[in-house]
Amino acid sequence: MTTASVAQRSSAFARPTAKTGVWSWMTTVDHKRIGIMYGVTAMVFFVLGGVEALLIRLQLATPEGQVLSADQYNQLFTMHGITMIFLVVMPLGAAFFNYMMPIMLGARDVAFPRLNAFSYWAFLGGGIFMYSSFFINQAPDGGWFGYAPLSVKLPGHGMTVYALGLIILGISSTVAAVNFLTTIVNMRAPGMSLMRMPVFVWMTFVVQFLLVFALPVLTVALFQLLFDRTLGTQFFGDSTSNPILWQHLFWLFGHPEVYILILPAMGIVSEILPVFSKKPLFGYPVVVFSGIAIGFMGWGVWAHHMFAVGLGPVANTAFALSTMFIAVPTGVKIFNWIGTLWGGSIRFKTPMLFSLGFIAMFIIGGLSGVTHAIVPHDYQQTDTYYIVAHFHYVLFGGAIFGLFAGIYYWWPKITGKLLDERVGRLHFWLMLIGFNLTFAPFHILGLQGMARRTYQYPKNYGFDFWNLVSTVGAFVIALSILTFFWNVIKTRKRGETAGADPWDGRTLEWTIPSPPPEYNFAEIPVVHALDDFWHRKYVEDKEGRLVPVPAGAQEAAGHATEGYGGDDHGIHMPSQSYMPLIAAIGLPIVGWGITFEQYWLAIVGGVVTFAGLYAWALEPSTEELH
Ligand code: HEM
Ligand SMILES: [Cu+2]
Repeated sequence: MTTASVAQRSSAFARPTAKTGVWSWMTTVDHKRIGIMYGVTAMVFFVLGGVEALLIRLQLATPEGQVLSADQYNQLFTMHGITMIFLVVMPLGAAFFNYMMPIMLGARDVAFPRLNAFSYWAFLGGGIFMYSSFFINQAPDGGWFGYAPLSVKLPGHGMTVYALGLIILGISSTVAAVNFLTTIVNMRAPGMSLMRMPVFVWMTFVVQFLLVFALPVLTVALFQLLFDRTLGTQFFGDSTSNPILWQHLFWLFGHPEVYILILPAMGIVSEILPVFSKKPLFGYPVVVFSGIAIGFMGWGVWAHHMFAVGLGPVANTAFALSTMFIAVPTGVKIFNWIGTLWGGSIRFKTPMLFSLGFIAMFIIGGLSGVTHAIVPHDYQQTDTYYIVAHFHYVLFGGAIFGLFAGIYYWWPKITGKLLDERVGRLHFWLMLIGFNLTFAPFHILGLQGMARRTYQYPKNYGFDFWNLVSTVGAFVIALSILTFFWNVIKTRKRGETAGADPWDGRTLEWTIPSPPPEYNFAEIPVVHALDDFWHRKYVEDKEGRLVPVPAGAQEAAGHATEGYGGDDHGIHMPSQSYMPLIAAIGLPIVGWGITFEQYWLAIVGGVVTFAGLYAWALEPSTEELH
């Protein structure tokens, strides 16, 4: 090709170069910026899902509540569940996969930077698409697990939006998973063997496998649901179709999904406990292998969500046993965490408090989970508030506490400022107290027989007191979240500067400046051990006590603790692009077109997406050189 034709083609598809301002964010392919966008967006959805929860709790504060109609209630609990799972916990995990995982591996970016941007924009598009249904007062209203045939028969657009929205979000997560798997397999720094990877990266790895295999199952079921609703097919909706087919498909996705939600938090906590106990993680290989074991065993337990549908004693017994078995690798992790704390010199900083809160609350949720594994017990509990108690202990007490631990831990790396410890402690205690006030009473209400997904309960059933307590608790949680936002605002300008390594960390992200430069590492590090950074800082004396390596010796050995990001040596980073954004914009447009049966609109959306993908393939690999 002649020089002239290169120049011509690159001017047709010039790559954007803005380094600041809105366009620099819209066109970014930097994994750190994408991580921040995931985090901020997930927080916005957390507030929305929280407001929905507060409305639900206001309605249930007293018997025969009048705040919401039955229809509004159905929409709110469905959107609350969908929001918290798909728009809060999964993307908060993705925020850390994006921001931290490449740095912890010693890489400069993920394997496919533009695909990474596309994942984010598709996630945002899917979320906006779902929420747009509130404007026509027809949000999804068939529960987050959308049981068919109900979800086929429900009138209005709600469950069509559900199917399409989850398909869009599934595209986002699937391409992200492929991207992260490739990154972990191919982009580790020299010496970073698999068994030297930080546990958080390992758990990320397991989660991406789960996503790649679990999401297609859901996607198939969602397409069938969509076809039943829009084209009149009969996969689920008719008297001849199998009434529990949907449940099998959904939970074959849904149980791996709960590990997709919890494993990132387990990884985060496994990073934090060693740092704040000044000890290596107890039994690193066991924590890794139990995570992998969970990844495999998670496929063999789905029918514990279906004990009451009448699968018969053989199936029920088999799934009861497999469910009790999967508690073993989970229990193993808990022993490893406690072993890490044992004899450590513990610093109760905010990330540590949230990690300890995670362990305690997750144990409660795990134990009530094992009680559902006992089939006769589950007959009693299913569809009651006891189940709602259980999954909030694992999803909120577990995942959300673990993710907040990560936020407090990595905040100084991401922003360069420490969050305030006093406000952080206040946030933690308010959240812990509010959480238990809200959800512990659900165990009692459930065992008393209060049904979930019901917008009112009658007087004189003995449900009044604990419901009121729970509603008060929900507002205490809301207050705790406000405390967090206050902490963010307060420390934005006046916060203490963090420096590269504020917590005396063990992993590679603490070797580079806070916030990291665009290229992360001026020189790609060479890794010699698990917890490599720690070994550069400390050696053991004859009695096994830790002694810091003298600063001079570090320099001499080429193991500087800071200053990796000094000079960029002309490092070449991937160029920005408009195309991921354009390709993603088409997706919700297709969704609206199908929902309202305006097929021309769906075609417009499809054309936009394909144009974006086409131009993506053709655009020059770097920005024009002037
Ligand atoms: C402010 C905190 C929260 C409160 C007060 C709250 C309250 C509730 C209540 C009362 C229900 C039951 C509604 C019903 O069955 O009629 C519910 C359902 C649910 N919640 Fe939460 N929740 C909170 C946070 C969370 C979080 C953090 C998650 C997940 C990470 C979550 C996930 C779910 C799910 C999946 C459902 C089931 C929805 C369905 O049945 O389709 N919630 N929540
Ligand atoms: Cu399950």
